[in-house]
Amino acid sequence: MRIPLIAGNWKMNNNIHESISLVNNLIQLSNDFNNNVEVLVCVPFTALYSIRKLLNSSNIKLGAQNMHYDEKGAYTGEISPLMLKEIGVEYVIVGHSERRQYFNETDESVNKKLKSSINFAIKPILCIGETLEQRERKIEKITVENQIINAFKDIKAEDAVKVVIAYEPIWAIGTGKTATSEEANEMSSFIRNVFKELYNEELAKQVIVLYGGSVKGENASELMNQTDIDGALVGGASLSAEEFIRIINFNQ
Ligand code: G2H
Repeated sequence: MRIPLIAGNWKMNNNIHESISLVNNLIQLSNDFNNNVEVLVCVPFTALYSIRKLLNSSNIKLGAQNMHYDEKGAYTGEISPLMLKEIGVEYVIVGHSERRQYFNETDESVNKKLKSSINFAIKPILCIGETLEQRERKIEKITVENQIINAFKDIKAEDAVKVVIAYEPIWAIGTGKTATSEEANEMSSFIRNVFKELYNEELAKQVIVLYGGSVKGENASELMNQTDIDGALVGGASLSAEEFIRIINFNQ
C-alpha cells in the first residue's frame, strides 16, 4: 500500500519568525487533515531547529531541501547529513531542478547524495524532470530514464525502495503551468516501468512517485487521483497554510 505524501518545499522563503507562524497555523488546522496522507514541510536550514521543536507534538514530518554527501569536512557553507540527523530531520530533497540549474548539481553529485542520505537514514526525495525544450523534442522520457539510471547507480533494490521520486517537469515549476493530469500520470507510470527494468516489478509498484510543478488547491484532486501519482511536492502553494491544507485534503 502506497501512502500518499504531500510535501511542502518552501525554497528560500520564510525567516524563523515566519516559519514558526506558518507551522503553528498548520498544526492548528491539522485536526482537519486527511487521515491517510503523510504531510511534510521542507524548510530553510535556518528554521529547521525551531520547527523541529514545534513539530514534535504533531504528525507533520520535517525535511531539508539539500545536503552535502560527506558527514564532515572542509566544505565551506555546506550542511552534512549528520547535522540534519542531529536536528531530527526525516526527509531531504535531492537534485531539485533549481539546484541542478543554478548550483551545478550533477547526476554524479545526486547519486552521492542519494547514497549518503540512505546511509544516514534520511529519506531522500529525488527530483527528476525534463525541460520544455526536451519535451518539444520528444526526448522527455529518455531524459527522465537517464536521470533515474544515473541517480540509482550502485544502489541496491532494498535501498532504492526507500527513495521517494518527485517528477517535476521544469517547464511547470513556478510558472503557473501544470502538466495535465494525463501527462503527469503517463510519466509517473513510465517511471515505474524504468524501476521495473532496473530492479523488479514489486519495487516498481511500491515506489512513491510525487508530481511537482504549480500544484495548488484547485488542481490537486485531479492530479492525486491518477493511478500512478502518490502525492505532490508543492512549492509556492505550501507558503499559505490554507492553500496547503486544501492540497492535503485533496480527496475531501
Ligand atoms: C517545483 C515546485 C516544488 P512550485 O519546484 O518543488 O514548486 O509548486 O512553486 O511550482
